Parts: sequence; C-alpha cells; structure tokens
Amino acid sequence: PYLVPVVILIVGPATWVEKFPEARGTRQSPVDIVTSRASSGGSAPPLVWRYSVNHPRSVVNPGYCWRVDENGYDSELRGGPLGSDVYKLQQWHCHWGSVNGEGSEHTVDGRAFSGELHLVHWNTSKYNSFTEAAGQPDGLAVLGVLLMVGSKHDELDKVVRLLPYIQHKGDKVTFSEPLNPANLLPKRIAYWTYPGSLTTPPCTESVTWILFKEPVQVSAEQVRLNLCYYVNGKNV
Ligand code: SG7
Ligand code: ZN
Repeated sequence: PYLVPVVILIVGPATWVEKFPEARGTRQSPVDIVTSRASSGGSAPPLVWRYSVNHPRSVVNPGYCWRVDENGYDSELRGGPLGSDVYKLQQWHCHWGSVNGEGSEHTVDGRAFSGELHLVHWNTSKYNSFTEAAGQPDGLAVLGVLLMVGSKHDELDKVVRLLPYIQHKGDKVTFSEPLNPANLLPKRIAYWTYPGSLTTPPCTESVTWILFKEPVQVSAEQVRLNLCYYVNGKNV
C-alpha cells in the first residue's frame, strides 16, 4: 500500500518566482509530508525497478554536491503510481545541508533529515528524450531516499571515495567498479507519492515524487566528507 499526502506546503525559496514563473505553481516541491493527512493508496500495483549494474557510470561535480550519470544505459522503474508507463533512470544525486540533520529537501511532520538522495527517471513510453520529458506533467519520476546518520553505507561509499577527485566544478571521473542503484534504496518499499516539481530552477512541474518512508543510514564520516567537499553551507 502507498500513501498520498494531501496537504502540500510550498517551501521553495521565495525569490525563484521572479525568474522562474513556474515556481509559483500549484504542485511545487519539496513539501512537508503530514503523515496524519496522507491517505492510503489502496490497491496500487507494486513499484518495480530493474537496474543495470555492469555498465560505465561517471560522477560529476556540477558546481554543488555531486551527480552520477547513468550514461544512457537501460535501468527501469515502473508500477506504483506510474500507470502503465516505463521510466528510465537518467541520473542520481544528493542534497545535504550545512548542518547535520538539516539537509533533506522533503520533511516528514516537520522533521528534516541529514540528506536526501534522488534517483531521477524519465518517461520513455511517451517521450523521446530526457529534455522533452522534463517539460511534461507526467515526464519524470524521482525516487527520494531520506538519509540519516547511523552505520556506513557501502554503496554510497563508492561515490564518497571518488569525491577527492572531483573537487572543482565540471570535474568528472568514471567508476572503476560496478554500482547497483538498487542498493541505495531502503529495504521496505512503503512510500509516499504526490505530483510535484523539480526542486531547483526551473522548478518545472513534471515530477511524480515517490518518497520512501524508511530512511537509509549513512555514517557521520560520510556526511562530513560530503559537506566538506561540496556544499559549503549551501544546499542547491
Ligand atoms: C540537481 O537537481 C541536479 C539537476 C536536477 C535538479 O540540481 O541533479 O540535474 C542536473 C542535470 O544537474 O535537475 C532536470 C534535473 O534533473 C532537480 O532535480 S530534483 O528535483 O530531483 N532535485
Ligand atoms: Zn534532487
């Protein structure tokens, strides 16, 4: 079963509205999930992912945080709230805060987490490219994973180990070991879902958000290394 949050709070930075009119829209992300107002999804089909493991991936420094590009290989997400369409994994990235415990974009009953991982997929059933899909109301599906401090995360550590090599904007390195994005997801599949937007400009209202209820643990050292290399107190 999945839950749909009913009340949506607009928390995006107020000034984005001037440059990006869409930031004034009615399905802006992120939101605070008010668990008492979330409704049960009833008989939604199961959410299914099938991710490729053995293909070349790279991690880049886009000028804030990091992003792992899937480089066009086939990794699929379907089911759940996505109807009959198939979505393909494009990239995944993380958001961290300047203060440990405040980095997540979504909050749950007002509570923030240390960070938030986003796996960005686009609708290949209806659109021809990521760029085209990113402008459509059913174009993107993002899996959100809340990160909290606890034990070390082995899969995420493959990224953390490369951070020293991408310290400057535009730097990019290729992984020398296979990665499995499925290892980034929590064990329990229960999630909240709602129609929302990109969380950064241009804030396009093209994202079906699927936020896992169970947070995933990363070590304090992993959070520290992420904060120290990229965000400098800014969470983009
Ligand atoms: C991050 O979040 C980046 C952006 C991403 C944006 O700023 O990962 O992607 C690139 C290519 O740098 O924007 C269009 C897009 O994926 C918003 O994505 S998010 O809503 O999942 N946070
Ligand atoms: Zn994101």
